[in-house]
Amino acid sequence: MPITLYYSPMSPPARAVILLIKELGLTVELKEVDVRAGATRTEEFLRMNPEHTIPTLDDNGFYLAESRAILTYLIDRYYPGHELYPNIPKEKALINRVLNHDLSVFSLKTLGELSAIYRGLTSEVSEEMKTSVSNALSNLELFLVRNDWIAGENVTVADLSLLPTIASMVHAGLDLSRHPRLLAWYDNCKVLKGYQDDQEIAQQFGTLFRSMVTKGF
Ligand SMILES: N[C@@H](CCC(=O)N[C@@H](CS)C(=O)NCC(=O)O)C(=O)O
Repeated sequence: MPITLYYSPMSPPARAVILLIKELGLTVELKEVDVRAGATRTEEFLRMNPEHTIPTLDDNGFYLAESRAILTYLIDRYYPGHELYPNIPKEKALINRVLNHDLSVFSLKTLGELSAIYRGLTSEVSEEMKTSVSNALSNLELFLVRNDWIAGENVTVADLSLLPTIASMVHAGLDLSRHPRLLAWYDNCKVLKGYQDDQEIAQQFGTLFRSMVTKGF
């Protein structure tokens, strides 16, 4: 039985898992879920993931939600010790640190802050939102002071986790030039196998975002 990933094309956490699938060349069946139409609230979906979020992985009856948990599970289960998530405690710890920062700080201060726009609650990127995003980027940039990749000298799942959020904001009009280390990192991400496909999705996200705002970034 194949592994199945329930996803939605523009969702940044789902795109992070898709970047990994492409990087590893893993065979995974992708099942698109229409979140807006309530497809994550059906009885069948809730049995897999009571938190009704995508991405959700179904590995032959083992159900797993939370993109960062899925990223590390897929490596540990199918490519243990892979350089994207090496089996070296200190390297793993530094990657987990960034994944935790992404979940608990970065994604909240960026897409979380901007969610009022794509939920249709406001049509302006407010000064508060801009400050929140800018602080989040400055904070994240500190991880790049000593190395070119976010958790060390090599690309890891932490970079894959962050890229879709940043690419989406860039295509929505965010100027990364005030964050030169992040700008260089963003450029480095071109080496990823799924980079170009993700850029196309980020562009669609950007077009949609711009159509929803009267005052953008
Ligand atoms: N922390 C979660 C976030 C997942 C999430 O919020 N996904 C959104 C789409 S981007 C979703 O499924 N929303 C539908 C819902 O909550 O019902 C992850 O990284 O997987």
